[in-house]
Amino acid sequence: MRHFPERQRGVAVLTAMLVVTLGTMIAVNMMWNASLAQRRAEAGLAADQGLAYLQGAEAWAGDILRQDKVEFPQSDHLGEIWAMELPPLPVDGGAISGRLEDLQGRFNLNNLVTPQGDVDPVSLAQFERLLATLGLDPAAAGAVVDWLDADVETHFPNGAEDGTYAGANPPYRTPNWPITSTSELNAITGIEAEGYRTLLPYVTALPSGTPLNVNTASAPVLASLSDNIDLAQAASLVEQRGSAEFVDIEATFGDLLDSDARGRIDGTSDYFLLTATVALGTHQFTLYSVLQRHQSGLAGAVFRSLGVQ
Ligand SMILES: [Ca+2]
Ligand SMILES: [Ca+2]
Repeated sequence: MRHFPERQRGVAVLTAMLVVTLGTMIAVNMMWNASLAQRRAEAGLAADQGLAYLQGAEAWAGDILRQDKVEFPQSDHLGEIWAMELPPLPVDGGAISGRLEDLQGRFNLNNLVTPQGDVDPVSLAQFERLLATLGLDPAAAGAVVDWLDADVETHFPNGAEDGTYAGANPPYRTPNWPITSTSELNAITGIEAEGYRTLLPYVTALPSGTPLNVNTASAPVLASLSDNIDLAQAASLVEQRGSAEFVDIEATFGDLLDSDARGRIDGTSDYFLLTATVALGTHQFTLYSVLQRHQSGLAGAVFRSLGVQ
């Protein structure tokens, strides 16, 4: 039997420990990578599955809107089936929920300019009233008009064209074009983050020229129609309407509005916002879809976003 000197035995033990440590590190690393790959695969699968469910929800919402157009075309109000929130429905691996809102019950920011790109004074006055009613500075309306109108002349007295934004960090320019998302308000001078959040439920970005549906409009939006309607009166109109329609829009609003404003209200809608959420395990996806309903009743998405409105 051979006897190793004390020093050689020490080196052998150290080498063995090093080999074991290296082996453990490699094994842990492999497990970590395998676990990451599995999570990635799961997330990818959930995203595919979630998107498929959300597309299904969109098609379903379109069908509800089509049925409403066939059966109840004369008006659109909050007592109709499309306005009912869908409670979470179980699906394979999770649940899906959704709701439709009438976007024509909100103030359409693109109405601030005509399709030719000129300022629309009636809508401008309405937007100023809406801002004031919500406790915001009506002066911000001028900057929103400049953001949208075709020219690069600053709207008097509270406008903001390229010159204002050129000094920002990073600098940017006005689009001088209708907006596609209300989130653009964040880029406009005079609209602070808190004001944006206050304004968001009452405004929308639809093609210019859409009438306001008084059957679904909230009290602040109804109050914005005229100096003759204060917030308390608008709230009483909303209460009177309840979850049904105004039986006679002309009789209700005829004396309150001047002829310009009367031509801009209606009792039906073509544009709706679908908010659909699907939860699959630990994954959740929300789809915001602006649906346009055509005269035939068929509805299709004109704007979609995932995660943010
Ligand atoms: Ca209807
Ligand atoms: Ca402009």
